Amino acid sequence: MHQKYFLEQVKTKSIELGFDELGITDLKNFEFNSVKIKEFIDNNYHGEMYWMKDKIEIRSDPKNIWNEAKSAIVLGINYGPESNPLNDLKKVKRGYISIYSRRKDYHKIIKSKLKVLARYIQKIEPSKVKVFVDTAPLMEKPLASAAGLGWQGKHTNLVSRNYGSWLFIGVILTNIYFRNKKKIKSNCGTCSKCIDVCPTKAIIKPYTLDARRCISYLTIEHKTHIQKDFRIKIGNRIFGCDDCLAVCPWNKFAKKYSDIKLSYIKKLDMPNLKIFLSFSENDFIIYFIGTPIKRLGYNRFMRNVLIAVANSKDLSLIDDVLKKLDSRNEFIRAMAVWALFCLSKSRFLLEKKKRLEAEEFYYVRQEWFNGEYS
Ligand code: B12
Ligand code: SF4
Repeated sequence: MHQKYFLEQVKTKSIELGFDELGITDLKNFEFNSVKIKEFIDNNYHGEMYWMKDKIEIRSDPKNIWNEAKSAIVLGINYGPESNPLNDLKKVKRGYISIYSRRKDYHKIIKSKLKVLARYIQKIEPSKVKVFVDTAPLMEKPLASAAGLGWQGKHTNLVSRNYGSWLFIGVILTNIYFRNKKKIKSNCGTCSKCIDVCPTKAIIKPYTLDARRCISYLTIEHKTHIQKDFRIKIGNRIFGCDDCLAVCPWNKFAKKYSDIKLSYIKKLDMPNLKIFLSFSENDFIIYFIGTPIKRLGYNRFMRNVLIAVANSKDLSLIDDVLKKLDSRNEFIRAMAVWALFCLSKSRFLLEKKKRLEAEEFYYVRQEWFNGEYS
């Protein structure tokens, strides 16, 4: 079938399924990205995301993931928010969950749509296909950029002329060969808003993110202790961060998000920190079932909640924080000590007298013992 006619049909079907953007690319010319992704790993910017390093050879070139693949059909789904999420950062008694995760897990929703589209493609053009969203060792942003969906902005995410920075990416690899569409050049120009706004200065230079400093990484991927400087800058964010996306001037062209199946789960929209502090492990599982937050696990979730509580300066939370000093998990305990310190110095000193000696875990002792606290 002629490429143009084939694509018209696939595009129509993709819109019917709720996709907002579609582009195609061959799998040539990713040498630049291969070099950059290796630099990223060599500099340890991946932090504890060891899965990036382990699969670096496959990840560094889209051809490596499946030897029969010849082209990629790249899809975008808009998830632009109704209002500016930066305003939510002022609501310090509430927990900020990033915009992409205030809804059912996008992986499942997009993957099922991709599978339907892939079957449709096979019906109109006998071929082999494989579908990907996020989790495979495949460079989705460079692919989306090569397919003409937009360009990688200085924050490293894909920016679209139609949807700004708010676009999920899904990929269908196929053994059909498509001629490459012309790649869109970067339209960031002299703008540096995303670099300037980042609270932890994670975008260390244009187009380069040190994930170890990124609040999205710290609250979602980082499994252990979070250092003090970052804790203060994390503010009320308990899962992910949107600052670099939210300031992007290209968002003014973003159309409102439309697909009903990706709609918000209302209870994830700026929930009260007090409710979360009282959560047991079981409450956590029930509350977050079917959302991306569930994969954090209870311990990391509570660690994050306690950091937000520390930043809230809400004294009515002290009693709930005290209960967390008895947690079996050392990272929760450490952040409970920190939260208590931030909320009440006198109560902190009282509890320190009672608890420091019996504490064995290094990071918790540091929180009790840190010279400047005593
Ligand atoms: C690992 C990962 C993360 C890590 C690391 C992020 C990163 N920037 O690498 C962490 C946990 C921090 C993260 C955070 C987020 N993520 Co994430 N993440 C991924 C994942 C799994 C891999 C990304 C990757 O390969 N990184 C390695 C780096 C080296 O690659 P890169 O970012 O493409 O960097 C390239 C550029 O820097 C470029 N480059 C370097 N120098 C120069 C110079 C010039 C001039 C140019 C043009 C390019 C250039 O070369 C590099 C290699 O290609 C992808 C899914 C996937 N399989 O691709 C999702 C993905 C990138 N994440 C996504 C999202 C939504 C987010 C968050 C917005 C979530 C949130 N709200 O908290 C944040 C955004 C933070 C940010 N500014 O990046 C979406 C992005 C959609 C989009 N529109 O781009 C993806 C594509 C998932 C999806 N399927 O939708 N994520
Ligand atoms: S905020 Fe500015 S520099 Fe950053 S991605 Fe958007 S246009 Fe590019």
